Amino acid sequence: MQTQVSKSDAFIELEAKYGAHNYHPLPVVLKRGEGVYVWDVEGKKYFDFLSAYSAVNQGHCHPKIIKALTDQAQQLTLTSRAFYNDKLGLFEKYVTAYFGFDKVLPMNTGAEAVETAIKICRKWAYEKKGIAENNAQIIVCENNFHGRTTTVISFSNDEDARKNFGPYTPGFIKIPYDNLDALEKVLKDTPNVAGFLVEPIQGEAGVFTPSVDFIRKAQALCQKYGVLFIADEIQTGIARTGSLLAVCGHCSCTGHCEKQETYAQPDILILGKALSGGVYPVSAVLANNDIMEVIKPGQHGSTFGGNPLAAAVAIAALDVVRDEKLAQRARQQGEKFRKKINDYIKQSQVVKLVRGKGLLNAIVINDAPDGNTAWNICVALKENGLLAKPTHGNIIRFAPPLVMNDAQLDECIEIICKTLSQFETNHKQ
Ligand code: IF1
Repeated sequence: MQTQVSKSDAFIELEAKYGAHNYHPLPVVLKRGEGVYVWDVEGKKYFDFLSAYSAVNQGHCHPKIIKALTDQAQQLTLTSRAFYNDKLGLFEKYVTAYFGFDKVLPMNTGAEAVETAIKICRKWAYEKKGIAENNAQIIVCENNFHGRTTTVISFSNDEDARKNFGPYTPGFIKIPYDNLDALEKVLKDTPNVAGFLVEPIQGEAGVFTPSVDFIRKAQALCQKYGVLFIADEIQTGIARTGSLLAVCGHCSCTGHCEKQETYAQPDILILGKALSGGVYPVSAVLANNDIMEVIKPGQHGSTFGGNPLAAAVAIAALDVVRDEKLAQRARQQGEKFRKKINDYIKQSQVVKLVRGKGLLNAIVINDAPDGNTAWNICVALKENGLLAKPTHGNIIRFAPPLVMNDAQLDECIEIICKTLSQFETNHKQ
């Protein structure tokens, strides 16, 4: 008798047969999302505790963002930049004022925006700083994640992301993360440094939050040595870490902040993911005129970059962040989350620690980095109605949509602690 194949299994089999195997997803097939919830094809409801890697900060299918999408989609979706359109200028004015920069270069994916920032930094080095052409060096941090294009993985030290994709792009110097001495040594001793590209919190590496003053002092060192401070806020930005940008430090403002004592203003700011609320690929590179003016017509771009649909969606997505005070909510909810998980950890044999900022957090499991405990815990969490996924090996990232209310967060913390406790009990025997 033919065994009954569940709906989920049928969809999983389709992807296995016809799709490249470039991911190993948790065995759940999603069909619908609304706010902090997603439903699978069997109709089971889950809390989403990954938010598409912090792209869905505003919650799934936010009505205001979806309305902007559907209204614009019936007007005009794409003109290419061969012509002007009536939404791009409005977006450019809005996003530059929102983050406090003169200009923006709109792209689509995060990796494209990182590549764009690298190109701008190099061109600025040759044309403004006077570094000899093709000699620019950009400092990056070990265990970085900035995307998966060939140049970007050239400066990765993650073998999975890098191996057998060579030859690699030269011109990058790696230093340990959160190490100001190492940064200053390279700045002092190395000629031709053009910039320093850094994640304010290393997300993929396992939500590594640096020393409190690392980013601000790194920015000051870049200023001292005349190199560009480039902040990759694709995952940490747009209110995720409890302020509008992670480089904003401790304030929980929802707009451009003048408080220099905490705000490490980047020379180049890179945004993506939640810039569109997860509704459409939108990324952006922001800088002031003296840097952005190195790009002249015909020197950079993309077919979809700056399209009117992206512009309309991004305006609505940023409105939601401001109107619903998502930075403040992320700050408060994050503090509550870490406190409750730390209370659990006091009596746990499996969980070593919790770390993070705002609602970008992770727990470290007491297992080898190549162990499967974190995966098995995520499968158990799924059974209990909460979706999360391990990052490197023994680390589970917890990043719910920032619209989560108190009752929902309490329920999620209860699910997480109950699941961990069940796991500990089952694995004691
Ligand atoms: C995957 C990771 C997270 C990013 C930062 C640039 C990009 C990303 C700080 C590139 C993208 C995504 C990519 C996605 C999974 C996810 C991820 F696990 F890969 F590393 F979030 F931590 N800078 N991160 O986090 O942006 O081109 O993807 O739009 O590739 O598996 P993108």
